[in-house]
Amino acid sequence: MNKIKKTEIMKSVYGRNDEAAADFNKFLTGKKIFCVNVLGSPGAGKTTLLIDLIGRLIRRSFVIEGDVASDIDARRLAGQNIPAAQINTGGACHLNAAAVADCFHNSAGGFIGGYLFIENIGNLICPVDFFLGEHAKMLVCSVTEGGDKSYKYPLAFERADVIVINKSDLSAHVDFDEKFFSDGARMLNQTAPIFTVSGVTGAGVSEVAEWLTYRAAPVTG
Ligand SMILES: Nc1nc2c(ncn2[C@@H]2O[C@H](COP(=O)(O)OP(=O)(O)O)[C@@H](O)[C@H]2O)c(=O)[nH]1
Ligand SMILES: [Mg+2]
Repeated sequence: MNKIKKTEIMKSVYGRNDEAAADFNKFLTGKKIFCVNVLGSPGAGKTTLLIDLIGRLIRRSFVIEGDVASDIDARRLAGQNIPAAQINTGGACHLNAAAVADCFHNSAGGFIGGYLFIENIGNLICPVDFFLGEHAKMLVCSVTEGGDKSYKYPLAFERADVIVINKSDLSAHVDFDEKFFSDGARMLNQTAPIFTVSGVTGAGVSEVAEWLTYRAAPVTG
């Protein structure tokens, strides 16, 4: 396939996704639902953090879990009484807006007012390019991944509305350089708050919940 043809196909893929995402965003806003697209590497602690975070929010939440295969995360959330649905991409490295909107309409009918969290496929590259209709992107990193991720995956940091450094309880055991990490993130993104948390001990998570509540208020009312 020549380069021009490939570029045209990719433009059309992004264009159609952006249209579906804009429609879904409008639908969610109309229902007073604030939507968060949760991005991060596999194992960064996205699901663990969501369980703690959701427990601290006053309004209710629904979670769409994206994984290549398995419904482990959706079952884990259901075990904590958090309503959740699972999308399996069967190989694709990111979720798309049409699949997310279909999943929501099929599994969360009647849900009004609150939060929709979409846990994207664990990956710092592909999911960044696909708008899902979210009001905010939350990037979850962890101290065990090393402090250089902001330098290696700049777009994820550039587009984040909030950056979370998870697994702070393990800081003493790894050589994570928080200043190096934050300097890299700040070069790319001057506005996103950076929170240091532990999804296991709960340290710092209430600050994330406060930020989210404040940020969501214009939508949730
Ligand atoms: N020590 C520690 N372990 C964590 C923390 N958050 C998650 N984990 C562990 O990291 C692993 C991956 O967590 P998970 O939430 O499934 O990550 P996800 O793939 O990003 O959703 C699990 O074994 C969790 O128990 C944390 O804050 N501290
Ligand atoms: Mg997960």
